[in-house]
Amino acid sequence: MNTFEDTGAYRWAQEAYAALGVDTEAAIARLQTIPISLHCWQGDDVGGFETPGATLSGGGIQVTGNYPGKARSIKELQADIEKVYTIIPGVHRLNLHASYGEFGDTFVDRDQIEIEHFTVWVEWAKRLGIGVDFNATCFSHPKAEDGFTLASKDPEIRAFWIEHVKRARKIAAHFGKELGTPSVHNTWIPDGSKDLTIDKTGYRELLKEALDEIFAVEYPKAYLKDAVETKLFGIGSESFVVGSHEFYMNYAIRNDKMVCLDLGHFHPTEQIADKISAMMVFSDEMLLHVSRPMRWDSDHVVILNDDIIYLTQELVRCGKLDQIHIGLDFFDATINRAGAWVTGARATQKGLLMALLEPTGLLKEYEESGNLYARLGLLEQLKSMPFGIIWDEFCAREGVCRESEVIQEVLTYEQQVLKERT
Ligand code: RNT
Ligand code: ZN
Repeated sequence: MNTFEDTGAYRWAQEAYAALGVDTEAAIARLQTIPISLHCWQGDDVGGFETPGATLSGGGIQVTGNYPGKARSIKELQADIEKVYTIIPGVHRLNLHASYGEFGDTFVDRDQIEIEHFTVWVEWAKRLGIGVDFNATCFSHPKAEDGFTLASKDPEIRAFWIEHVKRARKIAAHFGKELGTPSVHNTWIPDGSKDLTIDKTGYRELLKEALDEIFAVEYPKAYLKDAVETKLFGIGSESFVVGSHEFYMNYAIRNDKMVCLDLGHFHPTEQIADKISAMMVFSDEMLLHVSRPMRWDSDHVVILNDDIIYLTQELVRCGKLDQIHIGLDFFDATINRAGAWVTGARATQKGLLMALLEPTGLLKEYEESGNLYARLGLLEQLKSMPFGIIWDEFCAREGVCRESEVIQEVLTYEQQVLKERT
């Protein structure tokens, strides 16, 4: 593929940034190393492969739409992800849910999952040379129907989910060991209540106990890193969520775990971006679920909006990008699913590149010398810089579509592959 260097456009843009003291080559080189963990569940509407054709909503997770082309098997899902990886530059990872194992014809309940059910994914990831992150699936199950899993007051139900998460961590550690890159295991549970709840303390004590039991099994950090995902509310848990932000933030700090911040899990006007610098003063590592809430935790496809720009600015400015794991978490069944993945992943990377092209040192200098007008003025000036040329140059060097080529590439895949699926 030709690069923009041939036309001179890249060199011109490079000089424009150089005039501000920004090295575009360094920005491109840095972006190339930032892994993005692609969530398997955009490909089949959070269906999983426990029961053919199922859609696993519940626990506040709601998938809407029935656009044709949904992956119906592990094979189809892998094919779609492989295609999508050819349109996303940089370092790829896969984020897998426990419900996506190869379970054969017999039903394997969540407390029975084994490493062998995921061999097909280990082999696939080895072939692609990618790392795999993993998630226990604590929702959309008869034993989650009353809205409680790890914090259930029924000891049998609680034991069932504790066993499931323990097994999920074991499988995650196996991925980490086999693939030579730690697997981030994320625990999200839907536990909560629709209406005013009296014994909040009781539920939270139960959750703490359950987590203690789960994490008592230790794995080398080279294989497994644990995260716990906080949430404010869900559909059916509007009034009370056991695993709130405060709960998990304290749990994580005390037990050396990562907090997972999902962009949709806070008050609609709250910015995740501002939490990064506050939390990373106290935490070594963190997990992100990059999503796009619209009015609620709706998991719309991520686009390059202000939330993503502020988030990626903070990721770069805090200087701890290597310690922050970036995962995607959205699912839209009303549009081409491959296109959804590509759009969300590339938008996240575009944000990162924009942030890497910021003359942060100069902005800081203005700030510290009290020249706050110049700080604001430069931030405005940056908005009309030729960012798109640098992005296209990066994509061309990575051998993936430039921005203007993406739509056709996705539509061709739809014509050739997705359309055949009914
Ligand atoms: C739900 C959480 C959780 C899920 C995935 C499927 O509110 O965001 O991360 O979206 O595990
Ligand atoms: Zn999430």
